[in-house]
Amino acid sequence: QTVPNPVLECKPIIQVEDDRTGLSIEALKRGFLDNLFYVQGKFSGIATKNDCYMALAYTVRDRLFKRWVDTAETYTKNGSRTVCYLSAEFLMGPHLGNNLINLGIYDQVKQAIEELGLDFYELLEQEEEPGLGNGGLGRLAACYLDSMASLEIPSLGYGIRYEFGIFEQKIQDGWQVEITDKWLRFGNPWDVARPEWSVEVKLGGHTESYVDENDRYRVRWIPFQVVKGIPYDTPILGYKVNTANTLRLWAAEAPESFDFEAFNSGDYVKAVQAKMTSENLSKVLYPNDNVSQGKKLRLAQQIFFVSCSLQDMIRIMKGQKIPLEKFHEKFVIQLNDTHPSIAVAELMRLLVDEYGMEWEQAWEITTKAFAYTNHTLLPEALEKWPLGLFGELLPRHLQIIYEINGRFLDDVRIKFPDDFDRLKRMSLIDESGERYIRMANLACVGSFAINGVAQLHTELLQKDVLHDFYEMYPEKFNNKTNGITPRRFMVLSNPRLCELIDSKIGNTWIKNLHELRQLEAFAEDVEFRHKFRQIKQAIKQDLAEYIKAKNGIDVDANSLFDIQAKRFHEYKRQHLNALHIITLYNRIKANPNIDITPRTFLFGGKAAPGYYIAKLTIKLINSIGEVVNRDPDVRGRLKVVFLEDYSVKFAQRVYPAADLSEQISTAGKEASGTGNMKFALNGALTIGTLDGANVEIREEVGEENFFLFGLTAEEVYAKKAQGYDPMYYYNRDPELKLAIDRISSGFFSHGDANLFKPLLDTLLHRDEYMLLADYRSYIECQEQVSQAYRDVENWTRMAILNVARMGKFSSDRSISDYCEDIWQIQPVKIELSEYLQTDV
Ligand code: T68
Repeated sequence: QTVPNPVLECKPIIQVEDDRTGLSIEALKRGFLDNLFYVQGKFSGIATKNDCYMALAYTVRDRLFKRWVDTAETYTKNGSRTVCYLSAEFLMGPHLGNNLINLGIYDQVKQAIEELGLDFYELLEQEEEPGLGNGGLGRLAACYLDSMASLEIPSLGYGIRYEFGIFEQKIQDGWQVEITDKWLRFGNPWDVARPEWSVEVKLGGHTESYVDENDRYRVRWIPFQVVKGIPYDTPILGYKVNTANTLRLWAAEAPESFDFEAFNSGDYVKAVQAKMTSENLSKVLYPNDNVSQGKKLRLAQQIFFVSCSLQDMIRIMKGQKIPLEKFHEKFVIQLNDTHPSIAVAELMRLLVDEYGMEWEQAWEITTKAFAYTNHTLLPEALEKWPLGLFGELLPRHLQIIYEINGRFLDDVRIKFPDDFDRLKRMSLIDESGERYIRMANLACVGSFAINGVAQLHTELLQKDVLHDFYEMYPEKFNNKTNGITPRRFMVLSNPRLCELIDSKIGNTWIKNLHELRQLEAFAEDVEFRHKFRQIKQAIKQDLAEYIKAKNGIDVDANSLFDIQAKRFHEYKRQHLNALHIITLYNRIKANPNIDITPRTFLFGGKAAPGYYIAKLTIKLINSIGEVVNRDPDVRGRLKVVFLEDYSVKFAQRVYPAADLSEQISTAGKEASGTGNMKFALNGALTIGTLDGANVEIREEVGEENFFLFGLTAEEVYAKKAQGYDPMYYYNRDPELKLAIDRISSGFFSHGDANLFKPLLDTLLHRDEYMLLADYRSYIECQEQVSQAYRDVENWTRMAILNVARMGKFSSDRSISDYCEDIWQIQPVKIELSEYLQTDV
């Protein structure tokens, strides 16, 4: 008896074609079925949703590999100058939909999948997103990769392939609970391991000096441990161009020779333990945004991916036969905050110790290769490493930093004679108490360009956090206001609005977002406004259904959708938003027949697991929701919903559904913000402070189309200098007092008057972020919002003008500016070669 052989049985429908990557509906269907069969090894009867997703992903991947290979070949042949974007985080979001858009095959693929009887959106939804970032900083890196590819700029993204990305958030009894993010559980169809390009990274141990054969003094590093980095490459397609750049993420492994001694002495378990220690390096993303934790493992992660990446660049140069002296001509390295700034010392080490270059020449090359982007003014986010910890892990780098510092301080002395305080402030070593290495200072000294991420932020950097460096090197400083990619945050996430826009102005705005200005004229067109409104309404309805299914809460799609979606942090002031909700609720309780504009308050975002006050704020919002949502006096006019597990994938549903975007950080604290841009581009109006990029958004959309409130950054500083007392406001504003008292009495916590005490204590006794000072202005501004929303036509007009005037905030504009002012790099066109014909 013969066993049925599925391969043989199916043979009649599996033929080898010349071209296995056709784009016709038939070719796409065939590709999908082939991949289901050959990659997943399933027949359609037992294929799971995930099998189908994988088959589709591979079908799309097959169709972009040619671009990827041809791009790499072109860059290699031309020895093209290349931007290396070094970032500890890349928050890419799902790849499938984006690749379909950028390849320009979205509609064909959708049709092919539907003809196969499958739900296309369900397959898109199936993708487990790589959550390899915390928030804005990681997402910015992802938008920039998209724009670099779309502008045909040769570039490599370098980072870490964390096995566990940002935790998954569950809400239990109103509290955030963290679940590990096993994103690789079902495999990742988008990256390709390149073990042949593995490199080794040294850690720990000690250094020895020696004299080489040319009588030169040299240093040798004898490490305690060596870790292997394996690169995993993901293609990054440009939008409707042939360019496909690479995101190269490093995974840590033990080298083959790991702990020989232990193995030989028969201590198998100890040897395996060493292997585990190595693999820990790329195990997990640190889940903090805007704070530095100072953990040794984090520093190890940083040197790990930085060293791997620099060694990889040197390998590329060797392959292209470019001499190492031209490193800064071949590469420009952008440091995404200080997380990769150890690269300054590591490149010096590689050039001097490993390649025998003289210090002066190595320093010249290094300081022409690096540029540094700062993303924060918060003191707790500035990275500094205890000197002991640093020296234990990186003994050679410590020596190199001392050498850099000695020479640098000589320069400072010459420019500012006898200014000893300045020397102390600018030193790479903080010696005011326990000694620390200051990474921002290292980044400033080692880079030829330093930029902030919004105009106000850059000004404040120059005035405050990096003032000494600004005085030392004014020519290095420049602003690069952040941007967002319209491909993911409009084309992919808001197809209905795109269709309407395309019908009026065509679709070239996707590549040149300034063209949206042409929509200004349609703000006066009744029919256009009507359609615009219908679309917003339909999207809100979709989100309402999603909320009903997930949270079991009925929300009214006719109410004003008031959304704050971002990481939880005191400076972002989600609790100010909460005070507004309580205020409205209190007004209803005092007068149940009060005429108020119905609102749905939506919150989304994660709190760092160790950030107690942020977690308590999540609990507070959920507690308010519990009371408000069921109080019959409210009659459904207010709803409060916490959207669990906010992610890029989820954000794409949320931005298009917003009427009002909450951008309410204390002025001077949010470096830029990018969610603010995503909301406005999708037709939400902003209520916001003069902080970060809000300032520029307001400038662009017009002050009459923006709800402004609160103290300015200058007023915040002035008030603090005068001795700010939050109790002053508490005692003088009865509505504020009542809102706070309702929380402290236990009204929202089943009578537990202690639950929110830590949160209220910070507000009443310190109020670092000046909620109480801004409360009244915020409430009054929200009243204007409520009034404005009732004038349906005018609200729509304002929303359209917001969309029309967001051109500046395309990440294409940001990247063009980086190219011109910092990187000195031009586009390289990719021509696709003919397919190789293989004889079958
Ligand atoms: C954000 N920073 C800024 N940091 O807060 C935001 N920090 O204003 C800005 O728009 C955005 O960067 C892009 O420029 C962050 O997101 C972090 O996530 C982070 C992560 C680790 C350590 C410190």
